Order: sequence, then structure tokens, then C-alpha cells
Amino acid sequence: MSSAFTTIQTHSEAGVLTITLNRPESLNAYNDAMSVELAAALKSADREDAVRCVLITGAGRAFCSGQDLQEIRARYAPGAATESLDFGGHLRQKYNPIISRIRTMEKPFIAAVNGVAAGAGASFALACDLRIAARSASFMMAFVHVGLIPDSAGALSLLQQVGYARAAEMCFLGERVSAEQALAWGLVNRVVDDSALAEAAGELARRLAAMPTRAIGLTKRLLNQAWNATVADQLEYEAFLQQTAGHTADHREGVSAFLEKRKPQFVGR
Ligand code: T3D
Repeated sequence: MSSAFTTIQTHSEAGVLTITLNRPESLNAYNDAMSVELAAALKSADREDAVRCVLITGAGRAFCSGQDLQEIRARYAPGAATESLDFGGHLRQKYNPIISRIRTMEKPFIAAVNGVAAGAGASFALACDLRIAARSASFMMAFVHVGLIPDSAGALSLLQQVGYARAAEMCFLGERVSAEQALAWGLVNRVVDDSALAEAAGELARRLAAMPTRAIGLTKRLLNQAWNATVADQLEYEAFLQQTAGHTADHREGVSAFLEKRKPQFVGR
């Protein structure tokens, strides 16, 4: 099933919702229209039980070049409304709900990083649970080059994934980090040849979509909670979440399949 958005394309198949950022002429720069369409696509993915994994990629040669700088410049136009210079409000309205949903939706997200991921585009990729990168892909915390600070939780994601020194270097210098370097730093899960990216990412997404979705969603909560937890907090949170996981059909199916020496058929509930 495909949809009729203009700045993104969506395709749903075999439990995988693929969202393709689709403004290739600007390297998929993020504009207001894209924020509205992405929010709608993610809301529906959250609601649809049939969606058991979300895969985000970019059309053309880039993943996403971050905020559309043409749209930013239009904010300074003579006569433009003063609210258009409300940078904090813009983040709260156009970016934060998207990042929050990616980080908290109880379904796995994969970024198939097909080219450069710059500025908020890098933050989007970093907000996903897993990243698979084309060999020619790169990550660039470009914010500093336009005198802005990293947003969309990019600094937090980097700190969590690569540690302070590398996060600071990426954010202060804004240099491109190659896919191979990103792999060595633990910023991506896999690097594949450019021509193999779509198939490799699709295969990983289909595999995740056939797994116990509730258990994976609850595990995502557990991982996110773990950053600030004490051992005592974490043990209690595990007990709380296991109470839910243990009551799913997929838990019973997993146990039965193991004991009956057959492949489990998970249904996502
Ligand atoms: O309130 C708020 O909204 C704040 C939010 C901020 C969030 C942010 O994301 S801030 C950071 C914004 N992004 C950037 O600063 C990155 C800008 N782009 C680049 O630095 C480079 O394009 C890349 C390093 C990403 C790729 O370089 P390259 O040489 O491969 O491509 P290019 O030639 O620079 O770009 C190709 C075209 O895309 C070009 O258009 P043209 O000349 O062919 O008509 C270029 O202008 C356009 N483009 C690339 N990035 C953007 C863009 N157009 C608008 N906005 C962009 N971000």
C-alpha cells in the first residue's frame, strides 16, 4: 500500500512501513510540509497494529540535509511575521514531536542512511533504534556552520552512542564522518555497498517485523529508561514490563514453538 504525500513517500508491506524523505532536489531538506506529513505518517504507524517496524530512508543521493535553509531565510524576509523568528517555538512545533515519537513509539525504527545525513537529518537518523548505512553515506552535525546548536536530540543521541569526546568533536567541528568511521565508533550497526542498502535494510526490517513486536517495544522502553537508572530502578522496571510481556500471545507462542521444536509464528500481540 502506498500513500499520496508530497514531501515523503510511504509504502507498507509485510509489517514494514517504509518512509522515504522525498525532496531530492534539496537533498531531502526538512521543511514545514515535511514535518506535517511525517507527523501524520508516524501517528498512523503508531496506531496501526499491522505496522511492526518503521524504516526511514531518503530519495536520491542523500538521507536528509536538515532544516531547509531556504525556508529559514524566508523567515528574515522584510515584513515576515515576528513569530517566524521564534526558533524555540519552531523546534517545539515542527521537530520535537517527531523525535519524541521515534524515540518512544513501541516499534523498532531503522534508518537506512543512503547518503549524507546533515544537521537535523543526522539527528533523525540518530534517533532511530538501528542504523544501516551505505558505504558512501556520511553524518555531519552541520548546525555549527549556520551558527545554530544541535537540535532534535542530536547531542544526546551522540553522547549516548559515541561518548563525549567524539560527540563534542562532531558538534563543534561539524565535519563529515564517513560510514566506515561511524561503524568504527558504534554510530551505525552495519555498512553495506550502496547497491545493497535497500535490500539489506528491507531484509532487517522484515525480520524485525516478524518478531514479537510487544516485547521489542517494551525492550525499547527498557533501553531508554536505562540511561538514567540505578540498578534497583532497572530491576523494578524490568519486573513491571515483564508483567506485560508475559501476558502476550507471542510469549506463549515462543515457549510452545521452542518445546514443540518448530519455528514460532509471532503475531505482534
Ligand atoms: O528553527 C529551526 O528551524 C532550526 C533548525 C535547525 C535544524 C538544522 O538542521 S540546521 C542545519 C541545516 N543543514 C545544513 O546546514 C546543511 C546544508 N547543506 C550542506 O551543508 C550540504 O548541502 C551537504 C554537506 C549536506 C551536501 O553537500 P553537497 O556538496 O553534496 O551538495 P550541495 O551541492 O551542497 O547541495 C545540493 C543541493 O541541495 C543544492 O541546491 P542547488 O544548488 O543544486 O540548487 C543545495 O543548495 C541544496 N541543499 C542542500 N542542503 C540544503 C539545501 N537546500 C536547502 N536546505 C538545505 N539544508
